[in-house]
Amino acid sequence: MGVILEFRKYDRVTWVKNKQILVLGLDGAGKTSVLHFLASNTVRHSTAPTLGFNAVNISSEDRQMEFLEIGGSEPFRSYWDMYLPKGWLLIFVVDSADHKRLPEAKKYLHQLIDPNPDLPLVVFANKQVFITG
Ligand SMILES: Nc1nc2c(ncn2[C@@H]2O[C@H](COP(=O)(O)OP(=O)(O)OP(=O)(O)O)[C@@H](O)[C@H]2O)c(=O)[nH]1
Ligand SMILES: [Mg+2]
Repeated sequence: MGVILEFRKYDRVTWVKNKQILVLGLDGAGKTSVLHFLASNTVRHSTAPTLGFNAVNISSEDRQMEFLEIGGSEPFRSYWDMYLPKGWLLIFVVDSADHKRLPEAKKYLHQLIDPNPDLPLVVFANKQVFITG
């Protein structure tokens, strides 16, 4: 798993009914794994790439949160922009162990947030803890 690097505009974050939390990031960053952990509190040691969309609902006592992951490989990145207006929060997951691809991740992150400066953002630096077994 990882750590939260940036939590932008947290003072303005309010839960918005019928809007999703978008979970984006390059392929292999760990989006599905993070969602699986949030939903089940268990670690899954291998996951298949998300070929499209992966919707996950998590209920707490008084509310339901809907997360939407969009696959991070090239063909699916064109959908990221389209789905931004449907989200009230963006969680951008980065594979912090993959130093070579950090500039690519940064480029895509900026493409998403520069035109949407009011969108609350969490950057999640994943793969800080090595999963064994
Ligand atoms: N060591 C380690 N491996 C991880 C961690 N999180 C995910 N992985 C592994 O990284 C690989 C990719 O994880 P996914 O969760 O499928 O990545 P994704 O961002 O959903 O990828 P796409 O669906 O292709 O966009 C899998 O083999 C995971 O088991 C982590 O924190 N540490
Ligand atoms: Mg995935």
